[in-house]
Amino acid sequence: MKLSPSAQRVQDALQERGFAHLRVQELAASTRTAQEAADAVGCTVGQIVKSLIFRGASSGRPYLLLVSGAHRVNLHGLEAELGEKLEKPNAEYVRQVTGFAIGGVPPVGHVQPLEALIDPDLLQYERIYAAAGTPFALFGLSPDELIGLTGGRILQPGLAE
Ligand code: 5CA
Repeated sequence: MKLSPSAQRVQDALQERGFAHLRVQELAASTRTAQEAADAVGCTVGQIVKSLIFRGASSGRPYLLLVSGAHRVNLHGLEAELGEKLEKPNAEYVRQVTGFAIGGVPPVGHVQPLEALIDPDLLQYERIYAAAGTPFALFGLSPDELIGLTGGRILQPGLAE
């Protein structure tokens, strides 16, 4: 099946990084929220990788937080870890730095390189699922593949819970 242009961009990014075996799937059901994505693939919400963008208040840098669907970011803890205050950007900023609209932001394939930080809770699962460019697209991968694909740093426990 031919992928939509945004989902195809994610498939191309996977290929460019040597992860062509990971396949983007476009589903009939919505994957816009972590719960919807979990229902669509029949996994637990914890196995869904949320790709969240925060902006460093002093540096102006975007950070990509890859967080289990069952978790929220501990903003104060993360600020202490990163050494700067964080802002929750608006949808337009998210699109500007990732190239994708909220609900489909993937962990790879962004318009600029983003520093990725990974929720350690994701490592417990054999298979996890991340957004793939649209609110109807996902791809399945292992936690090790998420680390390899994004070059992400694993967060200390307690920064997403
Ligand atoms: N496709 C699903 C599962 S992977 C997905 O993308 N989920 S998500 O959690 O990664 O993306 C939704 C997130 O976007 C929300 O958790 C929230 O942090 C953010 N968000 C939602 N609405 C807005 C908004 N109006 N402005 C900025 N951020 C938003």
